[in-house]
Amino acid sequence: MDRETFYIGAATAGHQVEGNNTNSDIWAMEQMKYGGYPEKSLDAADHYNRYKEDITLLKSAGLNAYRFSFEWARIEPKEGEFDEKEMQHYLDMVHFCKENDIEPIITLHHFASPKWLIEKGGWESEYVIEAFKRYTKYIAQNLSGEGIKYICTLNEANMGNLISIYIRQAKEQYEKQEGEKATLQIGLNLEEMKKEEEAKEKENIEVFGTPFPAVFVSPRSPKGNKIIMETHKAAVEILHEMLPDTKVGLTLSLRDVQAIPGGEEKAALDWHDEFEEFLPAIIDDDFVGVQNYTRAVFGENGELPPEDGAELTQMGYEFYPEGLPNVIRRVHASFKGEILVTENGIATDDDTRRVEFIRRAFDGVKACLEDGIPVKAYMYWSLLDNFEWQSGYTMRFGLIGFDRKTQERTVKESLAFLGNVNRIETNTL
Ligand code: GCO
Repeated sequence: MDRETFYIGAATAGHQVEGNNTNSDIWAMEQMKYGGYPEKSLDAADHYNRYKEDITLLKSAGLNAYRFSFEWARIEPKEGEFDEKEMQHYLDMVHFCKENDIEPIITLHHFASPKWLIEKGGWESEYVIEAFKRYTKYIAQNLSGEGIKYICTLNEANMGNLISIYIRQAKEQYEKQEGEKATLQIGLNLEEMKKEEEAKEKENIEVFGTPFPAVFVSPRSPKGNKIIMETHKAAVEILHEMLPDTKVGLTLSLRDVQAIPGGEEKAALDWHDEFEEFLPAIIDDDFVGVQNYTRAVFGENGELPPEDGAELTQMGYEFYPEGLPNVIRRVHASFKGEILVTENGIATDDDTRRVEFIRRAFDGVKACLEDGIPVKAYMYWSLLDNFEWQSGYTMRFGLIGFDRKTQERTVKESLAFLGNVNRIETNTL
């Protein structure tokens, strides 16, 4: 590997680790009865105030890059009004990384949006394209001269499709189960379900001014996907013009999609929804961020559950680190720009399994490099245990744990292991 261009580090997202992202849509939903969040992010890991401590731990372990997000809702808390103090906070983070020879890899949007954006139609309205251009221009003005190498515009631009896939699968399973039970019962409690839907829509109108807030992590319509891709392309154009030395791309959540005999067609459809639909929007980008956690195996009736006895992670994913090199190879077959592994990790309380996962995933990355695939970074998800969205604080992905009362950090063996991976790779270049 060419040492100058390979980064080994860890990733976070502002809303999940900073705490008190109070002007965001997700913060608002966390306070709602029907918002879908079982617990509130609150102070999270207080990374907003403790980022120096956390980046120092990353550095001391031997890592050389840190991927983190700017929170749009902090920087532009009111439409068209930018908060220079918050912009300075993120510039301070960039400077602290640089002072410590840590490469900052920046994400402009990581799932949370300003609440005002959702009130204006959110990610299903063309308005977001203009709003994101204005935000991107402001960021680019402030990053001028900072020597940023990589900017991700949108984290997991395909998440809306993935959520639609999950909802469709859940409905199919529900109908299948109800189909079996329906012969025994007379109908479902449709009345109850209808009342809850009405209450949810009423609460949405009170909070967002619309019964169906189009947040980034909503099921996305085909129109919404087009808007997401237009938003990304507009941001790429701005960043290329204003920050010509910065490489720009987006990240995609990509499962290693496999088929057993008879499942080929459904697997191909899924890979289209997860990846191929977005290829036209990224084909000329400098890089694509690949985010892989497991595989998805399809049979003739759709996605299959993990095999009996398969090792599962806290997320319920099959423990399958080989998914990462498989996805890198598949992406590279269609996308000839650089590939950054912007997320790869495991939710577990057994850190020995996290070490094994990283070892096998990184061995796969090395094999891809040896085959000439231009992988430029491996960013483990996540630097810190964090607020895993609608799973709350129940999923531990971090290389570093923390006590939610005292905020005291606990460094796990896996952080040192990943740091050694970096050292070993350095020595064998
Ligand atoms: C995502 C996000 C992260 C998650 C991580 C673990 O891809 O969903 O980038 O916010 O926390 O992937 O699920």
